[in-house]
Amino acid sequence: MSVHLLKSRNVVSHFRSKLGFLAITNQPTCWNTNLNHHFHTCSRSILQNLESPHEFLCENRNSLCFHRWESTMAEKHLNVTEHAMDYPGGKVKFTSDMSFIPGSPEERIHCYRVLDEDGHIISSSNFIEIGKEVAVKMYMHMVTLQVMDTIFYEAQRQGRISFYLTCIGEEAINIASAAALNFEDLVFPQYREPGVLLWRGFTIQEFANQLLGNKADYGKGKQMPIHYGSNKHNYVTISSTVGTQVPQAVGAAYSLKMDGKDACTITYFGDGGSSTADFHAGLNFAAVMEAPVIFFCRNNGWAISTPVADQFRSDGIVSRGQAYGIRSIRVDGHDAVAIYTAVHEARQMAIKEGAPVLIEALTYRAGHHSTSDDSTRYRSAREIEWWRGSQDPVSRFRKYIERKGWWSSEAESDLRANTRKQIAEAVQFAEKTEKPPVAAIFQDVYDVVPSNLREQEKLLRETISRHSKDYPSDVPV
Ligand SMILES: Cc1ncc(C[n+]2csc(CCOP(=O)(O)OP(=O)(O)O)c2C)c(N)n1
Ligand SMILES: [Mg+2]
Repeated sequence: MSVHLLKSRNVVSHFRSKLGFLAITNQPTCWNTNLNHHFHTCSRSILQNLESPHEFLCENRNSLCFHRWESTMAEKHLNVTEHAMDYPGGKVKFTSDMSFIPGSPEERIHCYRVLDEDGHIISSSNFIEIGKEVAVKMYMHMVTLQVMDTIFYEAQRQGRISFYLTCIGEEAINIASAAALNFEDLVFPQYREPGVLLWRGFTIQEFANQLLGNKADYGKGKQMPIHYGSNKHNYVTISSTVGTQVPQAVGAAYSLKMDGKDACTITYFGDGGSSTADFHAGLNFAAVMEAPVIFFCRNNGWAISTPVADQFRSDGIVSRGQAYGIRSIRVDGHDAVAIYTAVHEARQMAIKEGAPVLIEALTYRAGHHSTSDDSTRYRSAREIEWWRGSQDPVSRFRKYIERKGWWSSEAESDLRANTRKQIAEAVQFAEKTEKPPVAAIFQDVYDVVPSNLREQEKLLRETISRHSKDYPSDVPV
């Protein structure tokens, strides 16, 4: 391989001196499809055509993987006009008008919406019809998510769970986006998207086991509550470190594309996630490498107590897509039909065209950041109530399916009562289930436990035996 690369480099530098030919070394598709065959084919035909380079370059754009890069010098020589010139990256027109591009557009980018606040379809909307079965399932999952949030939050307040975080106001984002994906699409979540896992079949008992950190939890209690993950459901385990999932999703998407899979990845993050360096690196990498990834930003106005106005001055997150060369859409995060349609289309584009898509869902974090936060310290209770009331995405979707005759008040009360019972029982069962043994803290990360961890385990065991009365009695030593 290295010999081949060396030879290829020599060929390229030869072309450079002849043609000012810069692009070929930087085209990813040229390298990643079938490097040996493709490059030899390219270089052989170039050699045969050195006599008439311009005709050759024009006729063979695709086989040479030319997308944006063109020969700077050669094109300049042949095409330059008074008003435009080919710079590396493409042709640019000149202007005699000395003006700066404004930092923000005069009008903010519009937000795609299908259902109005009363659940009516806005006339002339362009959307995908959701059939009865899927729509009812979506609604039932949104309600389940709401009830889970109520009961698990209460359980934390009662001291039964150490930490919790709700997704109040973001139920449509969770469920409608999940419904528009395929099961094989790999999910890289932040932490406010448990509904995606719920939609994929993670059971209420599995959620409760993770929250209680018992021995049935797949992480065996190593993670904080709400850091769910499941191989079985193609849902990558949540990391506390905000933003890290973004470049991971890009790398995984690129690998799906290389393997020719009919699948994409989706990564969720908040407005705060978009303020990390990982977000920018991830978007740029995905655009250049043409990775089939959906970037789903939940812009809910807050990163804990930091409002968006203190995070960025751009028109939200959607405006940044174009800067990176990524197709983007802004969508109403409280409208399940609009979210479903946008994600469905984004998935098609990502896979068929092998390219990333950015979705910014506008919403509001209607709960506290987590159980460690009191958001009334930095925003008014009235503001929170307004969002919780008139903008509730669950009741908006309910009105829509009720009007279609697919849902009733009786179905509603049965669902809520059954779900409450099921969740309360799952918490009790998870509480009674034994905790993982102390040894589990040190297992399942490394294939062979390294010496520093063996040393730590020894120290931990010595400490427990010295202070056994202070050590929780329900954790097997
Ligand atoms: C790299 C990093 N910086 C800071 C934190 C602390 N932190 C945890 S959550 C959070 C807010 C993230 O806000 P956002 O992405 O908007 O998500 P939201 O909570 O609003 O859903 C911060 C700053 C962290 N976990 N990781
Ligand atoms: Mg936020």
